[in-house]
Amino acid sequence: MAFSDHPTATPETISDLVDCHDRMLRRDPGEPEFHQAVREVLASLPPVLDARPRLAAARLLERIVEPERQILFRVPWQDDEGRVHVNRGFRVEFNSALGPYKGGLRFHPSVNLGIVKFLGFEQIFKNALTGLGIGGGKGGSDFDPQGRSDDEIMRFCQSFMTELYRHVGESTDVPAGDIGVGGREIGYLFGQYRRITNRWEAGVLTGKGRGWGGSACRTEATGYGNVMFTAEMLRRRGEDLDGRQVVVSGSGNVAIYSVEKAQALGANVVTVSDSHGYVVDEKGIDLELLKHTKEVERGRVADYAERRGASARFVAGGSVWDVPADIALPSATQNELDGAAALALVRNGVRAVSEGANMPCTPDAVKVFRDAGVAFGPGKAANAGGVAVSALEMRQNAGRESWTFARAETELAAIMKDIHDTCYATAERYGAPGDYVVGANIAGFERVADAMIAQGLV
Ligand code: NDP
Ligand code: 2IT
Repeated sequence: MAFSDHPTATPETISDLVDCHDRMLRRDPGEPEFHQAVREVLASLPPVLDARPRLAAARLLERIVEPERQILFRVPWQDDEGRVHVNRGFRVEFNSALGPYKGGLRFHPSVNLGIVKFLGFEQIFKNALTGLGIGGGKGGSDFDPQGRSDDEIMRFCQSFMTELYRHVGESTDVPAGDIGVGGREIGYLFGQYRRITNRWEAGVLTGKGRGWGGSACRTEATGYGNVMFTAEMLRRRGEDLDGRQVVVSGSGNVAIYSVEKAQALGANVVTVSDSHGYVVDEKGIDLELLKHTKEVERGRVADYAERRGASARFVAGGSVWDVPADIALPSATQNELDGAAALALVRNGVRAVSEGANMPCTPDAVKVFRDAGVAFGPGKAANAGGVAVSALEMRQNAGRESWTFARAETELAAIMKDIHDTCYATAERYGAPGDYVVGANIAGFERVADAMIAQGLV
């Protein structure tokens, strides 16, 4: 990354950025996703580093890219045939300057330390943007839940928590869900935590069931929040979602509730996808059928297409981004939308792209959108609704309260508007009007940096 490309950066700032970047590459080789996430944040910082020399004096960059603590552990478990499996568990406690470490757990065969570090690093700034008191962390395992029975999932979760319990706590580190971890897994993890510790400590995990400490609207929050963020970006341009054609990737938690909110705002959502391919549904996605197929039957999008009839077709493999759309909401996984896909979207007239997933757009793709003047919502701002309602769940747990759906959704909407406005105003203040990447990175960084400086060299 040529930080020196930045038009205004001083030589001192450029040299600090290059040092930090090169040191990371030397110390943490083989973690390309982590490098990508760090590089993007560093590239946004020259204006704020130039304006605030104290940040350089405090060696803040070096400190912020180094996790406070990284935990790796063995997770042994037995499948239904009695065979023993050994997976690897991770929890990266990245930064607690603003509050207890907070961030999801991902169960997916692609999980490794670099992936968890990229997610944990993003989480620091995302959580800062919510304005709530939460630090950044992430965890998970290379366990593959696909095709596993309910009993196997439970045994795995119990084994995972049998180590994790000693590192978490409502004032220490508060995990939640991510890819492969939803309400069922949070239930098994919570049950094991409660059994081992003999404590009803509701605030140790978020995404719990409504009947036992979960918040209304947490299931919906990430997808709803991303669509709310998109609506705010469009509003700035005098546009809205009504009558717009939307493509969504993924068909999990974030995707499903993005479809639901986009439809509620009058959009026509025509796609969902999974790792096998995508569905185009000319009449618009049938939300009830999608929910039943994914949430009840735990099926594939191909099953949805088969049942839906003539309006829907399943395309094995291929790129969902070839489907023409006004708005694209990538909601599956990192680097799922590359430069070529971005060009296809732009050629087809896309107006806004907002990241429901974490880092779904490659740096090349982001550049294509920037150059084309497409409204682009970066994940750490656009998908912050999930962790924001998680923090509201912690607040309800601490006060032994349970809010209505309407109250939780109203608070979510206010937080998403505030994140949008903060990113917009920050980008403008630092000479990059309309650039939500710069706005999100600087606004998140400043809040964490100020707290770290105030709390001294720890
Ligand atoms: P789910 O497990 O519910 O769904 C994940 C979806 O993405 C599935 O459709 C899955 O397809 C697809 N997917 C996952 N990995 C890949 C891959 N390597 N290639 C192609 N498709 C893939 O996860 P979520 O909906 O919770 O998470 C989706 C994204 O949103 C992630 O990036 C996550 O970090 C991010 N996010 C989630 C939040 C939350 O609250 N849950 C909050 C903020 C961000 P398949 O079933 O075939 O694997
Ligand atoms: O990436 C994310 O923000 C999440 N997976 C949600 C984290 C949380 O603690 O709710």
